[in-house]
Amino acid sequence: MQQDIENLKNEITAAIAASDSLDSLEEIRISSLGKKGSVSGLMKGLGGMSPEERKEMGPILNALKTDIANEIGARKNTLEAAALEARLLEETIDVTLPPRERPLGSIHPISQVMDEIAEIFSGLGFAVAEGPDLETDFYNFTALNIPEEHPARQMHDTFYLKPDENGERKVLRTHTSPVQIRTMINQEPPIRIIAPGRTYRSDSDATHTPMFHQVEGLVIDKDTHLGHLKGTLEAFLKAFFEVDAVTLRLRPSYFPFTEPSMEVDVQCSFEGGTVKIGDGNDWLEVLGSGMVHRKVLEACDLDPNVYQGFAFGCGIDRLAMLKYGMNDLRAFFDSDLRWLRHYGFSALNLPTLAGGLS
Ligand code: 2U9
Repeated sequence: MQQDIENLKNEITAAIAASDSLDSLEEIRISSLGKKGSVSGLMKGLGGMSPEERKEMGPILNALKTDIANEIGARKNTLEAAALEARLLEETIDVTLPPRERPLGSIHPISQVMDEIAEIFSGLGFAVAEGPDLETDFYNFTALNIPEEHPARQMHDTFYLKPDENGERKVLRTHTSPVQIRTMINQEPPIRIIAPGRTYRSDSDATHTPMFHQVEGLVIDKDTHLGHLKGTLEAFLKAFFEVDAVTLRLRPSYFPFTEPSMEVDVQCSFEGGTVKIGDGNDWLEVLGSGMVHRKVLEACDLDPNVYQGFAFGCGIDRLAMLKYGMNDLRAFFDSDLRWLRHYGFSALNLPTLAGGLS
């Protein structure tokens, strides 16, 4: 009997040592210590023994049961530690890997172009000025030498709000020029600002949207002249279109707020359906500009015999289309994510003069 027990113990111990998984170990536990297991079967036999036999065999069988249980426990610890080790190895994190790209969204081409313009002009010593979208008649028209009944008011296709309790009718600004008027009234010259922002006109077709974006610039100082205007615009257009040189053509024009007034064309070529800015046989109108009208200076309490200045304005949406080759203005405002993914810019790449604009 004792030999049988010894053999059984050796057999079970060998099986425990050979088991290579928690599942096979559990099978050994069930087949030995489980209800119908071999060790449990022997324990049950104690009931049919004489008191003397039971006295002798009881401790032996109890010791067998305890030893087997301990061995299974020890083996279980070993297998669990090995499983953990294997899992840790498998899940090792390589901290030198680049971060996973997160879907940050993208920068709309209009925002990109606004950032590029701000970057270029800040390099030329200009500050960015802002003002309200809802304006009074004075800031949007009168101070800009556009009195009531002036035909330019009709040309602007203005959105008017209902008159307030004082009878004042606010307008959605038709250009960003009121920002410059506010600056001239509130700030002593010298002034060097650009005013980018939203503007509104009741106009909607393939090339016009009721809300569009403009950037205007203003310089006021003593002895400011047309040469400064041309040099500034040349520097701006060269940097914006990222070319080594641009040739400008200034054509006489008319704006109520500037005298003289000029439209600015840049030399370009149209080849293979794309426009190349810089040289070529064609001209492309990109800006309007002029010397600030003395009546505008007077409306802001500046003496035109002491101060002069130049101003310019252009449509940002059109500049974006020209630079990035988009041909439908309406797509700018469709909120189509596929379009934005294609034409949008990385939020992590801010335009800088040193690092490249686009
Ligand atoms: C002040 C004085 C003068 C701003 C100017 C233009 C010429 C101009 C248009 C270009 C395309 C608007 O988006 S567009 O339709 N603008 O041609 N803007 S001079 O002149 C000012 C502004 C403010 C106090």
